[in-house]
Amino acid sequence: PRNRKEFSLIVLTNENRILIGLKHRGFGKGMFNSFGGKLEKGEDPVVAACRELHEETGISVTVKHMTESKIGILHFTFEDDPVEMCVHLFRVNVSCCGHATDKADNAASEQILVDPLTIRGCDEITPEWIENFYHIPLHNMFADDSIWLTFVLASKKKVVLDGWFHFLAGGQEVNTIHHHFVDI
Ligand code: 6U4
Ligand code: NA
Ligand code: NA
Repeated sequence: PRNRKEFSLIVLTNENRILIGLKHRGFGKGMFNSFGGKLEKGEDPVVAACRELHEETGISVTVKHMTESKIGILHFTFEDDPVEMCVHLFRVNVSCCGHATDKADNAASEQILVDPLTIRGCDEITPEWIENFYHIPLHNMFADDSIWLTFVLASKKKVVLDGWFHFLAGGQEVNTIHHHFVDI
């Protein structure tokens, strides 16, 4: 539909750590968020996820791996804006070379090995590791993250999300219209 904009969003973890980004401009400026952005015209959500993750962190993930990392869709509507946001959601867990907590036996071909020293931001966003899921700055993130991100990180199994959130004017308060989160 005309009034819908599509995005990809990637939750990036390394075991019990999460990499989030402080936004310096654009939507969510001054707040922490996961990585991602708008789909280019005709672009596949998976390809956009790979592109945005690389632009914003320097981390490369193959299209195949990103395809397998899709965990759902979030929809956002706004009291003060007719444009609906449709966000394709991915969860990527990486292994950091040299990081003591990573299990050496997890050497499947699917593993994404990242050298933490190569992680870098861009003019738009500065990535930062949060060492423990309990320390995520939810007070300085979009209000819906408290609902779905905590569910994703708490789950030991693969999850599928379908979330609908409506932001009241001002953008501080969110109403959950509907969500269907399942562990599979
Ligand atoms: P430009 O500057 O045009 O290149 P771009 O990086 O393409 O921007 P941007 O920064 O507007 O797009 O993307 C916003 C990102 O924030 C997308 O990945 C979607 C995500 N996002 C939008 N609303 C969100 C929300 N309520 N909660 C959340 N992520 C949200 O966790
Ligand atoms: Na972005
Ligand atoms: Na972009």
